[in-house]
This record gives sequence, structure tokens and C-alpha cells, in this order.
Amino acid sequence: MKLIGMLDSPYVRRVAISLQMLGIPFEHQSLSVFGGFDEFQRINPLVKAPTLICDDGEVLIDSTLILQYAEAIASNGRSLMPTEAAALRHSLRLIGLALAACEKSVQIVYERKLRPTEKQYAPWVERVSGQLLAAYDALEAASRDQSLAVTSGTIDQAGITTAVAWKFTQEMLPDIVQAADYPALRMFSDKAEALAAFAAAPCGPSTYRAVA
Ligand SMILES: N[C@@H](CCC(=O)N[C@@H](CS)C(=O)NCC(=O)O)C(=O)O
Repeated sequence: MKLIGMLDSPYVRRVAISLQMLGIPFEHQSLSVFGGFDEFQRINPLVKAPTLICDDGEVLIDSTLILQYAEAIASNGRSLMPTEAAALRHSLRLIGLALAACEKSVQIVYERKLRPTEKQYAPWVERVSGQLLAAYDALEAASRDQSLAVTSGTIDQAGITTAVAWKFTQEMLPDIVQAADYPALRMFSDKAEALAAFAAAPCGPSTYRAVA
């Protein structure tokens, strides 16, 4: 299977890291939805990252749906999601918060980068920034109350998505989400980024290569 999209996208990155942790081999093509629009459109007319091309050619979009499929094909019963109801509910809550943080970050990045300065709408940016900070406040509180597991053997989807969201926001919007206000998330992110699967798919323009 082939994963299309740049690792500067938190959605592409959570898939790249999760596939490794689930033991699913994949190729990666680092293609921009902006600079590589025409080529992307030939692969997937929707031009959405991540795009996953399965071995029989079927194309999936949306990181959460791709990960649902990945969980179904992972061998040896590997999973990044808890099965017990209370633990699952807790994980889903954290994943929801982290995905909201990704979404709000992307909205601000697009507002800043895609709109001419005179067309940027300050009340919208203010609203979305408040939502973004609310997501990180909740994730920080959750990380403080119950530290997220952070070894290769124990990190789960909630941990992966939280760490990926944090790194993305810190790369793109450090002026809005001030790292000093989130010590638990900072510490968690440092440990997660040191894991082999994170290091093999760093946030940015590089291409994931499977370690032989
Ligand atoms: N909910 C989607 C969000 C994916 C998404 O918005 N990706 C961005 C890149 S970070 C994208 O494809 N942007 C191009 C566009 O929406 O036109 C997911 O989880 O995969």
C-alpha cells in the first residue's frame, strides 16, 4: 500500500506512525496538496492528504478511516486502541481533542497562508484560536492527571495523535499556543518524538523509508 501526502500534515503523520506501530509495511510519497496539486489530483481527484492507495488500487481518505482499516489488517492482534469500554471511551475523548487541535491549527494556518493579509478576518482567527487553546488546555489537564503511555510498546492512538498534533501546532503556531503554558504536553512530546516510529516519519518535507 502507498501513503500519499506530506509529513508536515498531522493527519498524514499519524497514519505513517501508526502503520509502523501496527507492523504494516507501506510506501510513502511526500506530495503536497498545494505545490503538487496536479499530480495529487491524478492520484485522487479530491486532493486530500492523507490518501491511502491499497494494494488492489482502492483509494481511502481520512486518517481516522484509514486507521480503522489498518487496525483490521494488523497481524498478530496488534492494536493501538483499547478494547475495554471505559479505556476506549477515554482514548476516544483524547483523540477527539487532539483531532480538534489539528483542525483548528490547520484553519488558522490556511487563513494566514492562503488569504491575502487584507482579507484575513480577525474575529474568525480569534474564535478558532480560542477553540484551539481549549483543546490543548483539556489535553494538558488529561496529561497531568493520567500520564499518557509513551514507549514503543505502550503508546496508543490517543498518545500518537496527541503528540503529532502538538508537534504540528508548535511548528506552525508557537505564537498562539505558547509551549511554556503546557509543561506536561511538552514533556510527553519530547519522549514521543524520540521513539523510532516518530523519528522515521518526522514532521516536515521528508519521505518515510522503511528501516531494512
Ligand atoms: N479529517 C481529515 C482531514 C485531512 C485534511 O484536511 N488534510 C489536509 C492537509 S493537512 C488537506 O488535505 N488539505 C487540502 C484540502 O483540504 O483541500 C483526516 O483526518 O484525514
